[in-house]
Amino acid sequence: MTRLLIIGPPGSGKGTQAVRITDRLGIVAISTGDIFRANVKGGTPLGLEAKKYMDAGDYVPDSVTNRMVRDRLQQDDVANGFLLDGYPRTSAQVDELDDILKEAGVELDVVLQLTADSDELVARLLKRAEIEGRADDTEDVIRHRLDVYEKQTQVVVDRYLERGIVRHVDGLGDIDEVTARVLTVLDVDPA
Ligand code: B4P
Repeated sequence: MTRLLIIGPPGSGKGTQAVRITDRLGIVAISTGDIFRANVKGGTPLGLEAKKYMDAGDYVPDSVTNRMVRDRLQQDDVANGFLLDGYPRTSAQVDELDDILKEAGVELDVVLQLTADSDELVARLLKRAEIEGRADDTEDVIRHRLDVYEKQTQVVVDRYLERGIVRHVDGLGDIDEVTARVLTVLDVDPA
């Protein structure tokens, strides 16, 4: 089990679980959100481009995101496997990832789908806002991000469901509990 995706609405625990899963499996976690935020912080041209979309809770254009992921997946550290967190988020990104993997002669093993209800998602992100102060964690922007997810990313889940590689995990409950569920669906010994 070395090539995975984790998909879920904002606040479902993708980033949180990605770190735990990749530590356990010895593969790299690649979070498009983290890469964008690092670029925003560093004031790079990519960061300046991404910031206006991120602050509004919109997706960064596919052309920009796809190029970034293509570059990242060509680095040496992905040879042992990877978990993509927050990518693909649109149908065009699914097409791009299919092309990248086909060119590399590899396939995805599993798509983890994390779910939680919207009230819980909003509550978690408002709590994160108090701690981290992210520009896209205000209540209006959070609701907009949830809406964008429904409209653009549900189709991504549907496309992988057709391929029979989706494993669903309930993201409600405490963080350790969710990790245990994830490891169970991946058939990985939690010890
Ligand atoms: P992301 O960084 O992916 O942000 P996110 O959807 O909020 O998820 P994140 O991983 O950070 O949060 P998590 O659910 O783990 O994207 C941010 C923005 O970047 C997007 O809006 C978009 O603009 C841009 N972007 C990224 N990828 C893109 C792409 N492919 N295409 C276009 N644009 C893209 O956790 C949330 C909070 O919940 C945390 O505070 C955590 O501590 C807490 N939490 C987690 N699990 C919990 C649990 N079980 N119980 C209680 N709290 C929990």
